[in-house]
Amino acid sequence: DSSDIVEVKNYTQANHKEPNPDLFGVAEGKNVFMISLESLQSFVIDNDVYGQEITPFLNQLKEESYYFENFYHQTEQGKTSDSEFIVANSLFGRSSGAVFFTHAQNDYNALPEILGENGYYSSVMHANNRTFWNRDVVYNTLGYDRFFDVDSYEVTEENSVGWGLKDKEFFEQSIDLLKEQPQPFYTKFITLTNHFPFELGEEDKMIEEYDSNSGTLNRYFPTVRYMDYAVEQFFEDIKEAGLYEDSIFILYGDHYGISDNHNRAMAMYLDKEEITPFDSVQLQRVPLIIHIPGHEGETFDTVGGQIDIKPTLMHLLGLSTKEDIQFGSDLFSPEHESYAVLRNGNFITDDLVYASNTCYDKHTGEEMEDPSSCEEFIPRAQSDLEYSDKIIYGDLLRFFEPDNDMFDRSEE
Ligand code: GP9
Ligand code: MN
Repeated sequence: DSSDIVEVKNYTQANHKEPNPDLFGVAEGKNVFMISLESLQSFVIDNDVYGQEITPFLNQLKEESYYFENFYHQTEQGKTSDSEFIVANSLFGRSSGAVFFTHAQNDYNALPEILGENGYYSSVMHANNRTFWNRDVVYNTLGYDRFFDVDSYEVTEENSVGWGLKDKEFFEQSIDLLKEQPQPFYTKFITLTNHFPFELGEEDKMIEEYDSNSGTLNRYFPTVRYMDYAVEQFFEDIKEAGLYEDSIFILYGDHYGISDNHNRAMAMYLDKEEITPFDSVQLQRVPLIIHIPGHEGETFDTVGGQIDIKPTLMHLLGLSTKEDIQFGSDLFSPEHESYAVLRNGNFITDDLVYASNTCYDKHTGEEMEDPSSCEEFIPRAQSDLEYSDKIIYGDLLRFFEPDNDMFDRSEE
């Protein structure tokens, strides 16, 4: 009932982190490009296959951006849709199934809605059918003004591969749609080409495949390279359209692309004897790049997860998060704690990785001799997940009346 929401609010607010005064509001009123990079994992960043760079553009972009190298996806079976849910709400998805299907019509206090109340036009661009992942229903719930789905794009056999429209064409056509939008806008772009089973035409292969017993891992590298190229072209086009200077760009990997089924090939690629549960958790890192034109690059080693994107972005836009119910916190906050919980209860701190009920020393990858180091975090990780579940299963945010107009300058 409604008393539960008070309990959850007390729980999350005890964890509220004050914004970084140097960055609070720096992107106020700017357009927001939220770019969801399909299946992009961090292990390809600054890495190569037989001497061929896999993500040359992202490698360079991150040098001119705030880059988080210990950032984890927190998705489960809901894959892309889970990442969308987590980013929009700073709530966890479900431990199984997809919250986009099971709780599509709950009350939420999602980013698109909050930004809408603060003068933004919000949209999603994604060249797939609007009903996929129940997006048409959920986007409405989350407060998006518009969903440019496959019907907004010209899709032919020539410009498609695998799941549909190729990323390069997708971004090219998105520019025209973007120009029609009122500003400031908050627009999410969901790429598609780097999706399992990682199909790509010969003409789009810019680097060679890897050679291992996993065709999946082998093909992954050229499709990642292609996606990197598509994003590079997109940045060029954004500049040409005059939309670069007054915008902020958030790019993140939505979830893993290479599952544990390919551990043997992965071990070979990473030059390891085997992939341990510790390595598996570390492989759940996905890139997070926050690019603000005019800001110098800086790499952060603080541990965080997708759940932290909402508070981080809100503070950059000058919006207070004090009154919201969020399970993440601002990654730039001087008080930010290095900590990420994965949906299965595994967690990561600066020094520890908890995986398969085992406490690992993060610096060596070895089991801790004294496993009690993990003990203080185990119940906390569980509570984070349980309180978030409580909100979703009980639709508790219907009892929550945030005044998003007050979100303005209270923390400046
Ligand atoms: C489909 C795309 C991929 O629209 O978002 O979905 P995924 O399988 O990665 O969840
Ligand atoms: Mn995906």
